Amino acid sequence: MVDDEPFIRGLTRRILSGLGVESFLEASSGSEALSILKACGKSTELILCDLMMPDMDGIELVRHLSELPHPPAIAFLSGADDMVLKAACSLANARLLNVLGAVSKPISHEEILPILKRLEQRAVRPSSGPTLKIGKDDLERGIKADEFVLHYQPKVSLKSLSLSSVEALVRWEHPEHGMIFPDSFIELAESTLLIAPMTEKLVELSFRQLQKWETVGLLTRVALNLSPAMLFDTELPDRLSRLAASLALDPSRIIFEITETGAPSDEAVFLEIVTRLHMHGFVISIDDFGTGRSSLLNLEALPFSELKIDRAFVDGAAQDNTKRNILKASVGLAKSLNLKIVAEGVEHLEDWDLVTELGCDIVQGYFVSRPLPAADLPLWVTQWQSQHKGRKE
Ligand code: G
Ligand code: G
Ligand code: MN
Repeated sequence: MVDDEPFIRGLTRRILSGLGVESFLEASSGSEALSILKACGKSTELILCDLMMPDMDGIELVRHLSELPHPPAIAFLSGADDMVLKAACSLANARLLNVLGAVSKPISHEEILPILKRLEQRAVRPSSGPTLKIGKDDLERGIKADEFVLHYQPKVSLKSLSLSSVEALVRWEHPEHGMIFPDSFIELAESTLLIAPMTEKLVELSFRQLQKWETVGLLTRVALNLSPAMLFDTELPDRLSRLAASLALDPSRIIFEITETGAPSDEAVFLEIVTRLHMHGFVISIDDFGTGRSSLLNLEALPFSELKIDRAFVDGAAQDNTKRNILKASVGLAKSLNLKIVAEGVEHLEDWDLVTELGCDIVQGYFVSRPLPAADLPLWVTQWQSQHKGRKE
């Protein structure tokens, strides 16, 4: 427990000992805490940290903690306002510390108990298995062998409760490792530029899938993620346009979801490609809006018609003032710019109700459906429609 006020330390000690905590060390400043931690090595499990302290404050302590070989989990305790506590949590997360929560002072039983519970859960959860190490050659081989498939996640219109489009999400059916998710290979695909040939294959796959669904009476639109790392080839829009034409697909049924390019040097080419895609009739959607990858600057520069609010501001927004305000402001912004707004990551009824009330146009999230194999979509649509018939406007 790091706090400069002896009264708070004493109170915390009594509460924790009442909850069965056996060993409790106190420090009155960040620097004292550090020397204790250095002396007792790995054995400290949790650090309860005040934010405002003379000498070294909690924020500086976080930096030093993150440099330790075995940093303990951390929870913040502060008289400071909510915003500062949240900022401290984000900061500690960014430094890869295990953040268990934040409580305001003086602490109570009720507030500290969930933190201890979380500590227990983390301690018993087995460390996630060895992360898959995928190599460039394997990735290249997998692309050639057409091992990449798409799953499709429904996006439904809130007004009509009908299917608006589906987002295509890549999966790798690996001959040895089984199904692999994009977080294990997209970065490698981007850094090796294999993302370009891979995505072009996926685009074609999804276009053909639209046709297949049509033969069973399902007419929908598809949204595809275009990584900024592949938006360097100025021929791309023409190729995609020819592909759509060859399959007799109206480009307005194709949505390209894009995030901001990191490298400003590519900005002109990026803008050129996106503008051309738009001119060919494809729909452009800004993905992950509100995160570092998509900014207000894009809104002015890019010709797009849909804004996807990142799930960081949607999931749990019904319970969180800050998220809700960001969501509300984003909806207002989208409306004033005449854009469709998609709320991403709706998992619970309260958040569904909230985005409905705020006037979002489209919802995507586990509450509606997880991403599905192509063959499962028609049945899902039938079931969804029969469930929502009565509620349609
Ligand atoms: O469901 P999920 O785990 O599929 O996707 C994780 C992330 O991978 C998302 O941010 C999504 O945008 C990204 N992603 C999924 N499929 C593709 C794809 O085909 N191309 C690119 N560039 N990104 C994708
Ligand atoms: O970055 P992008 O918007 O493309 O991300 C889509 C990702 O979000 C996919 O990985 C998809 O599986 C995931 N996703 C979609 N809906 C939900 C949801 O309700 N909860 C969570 N946790 N993830 C979701
Ligand atoms: Mn997306």
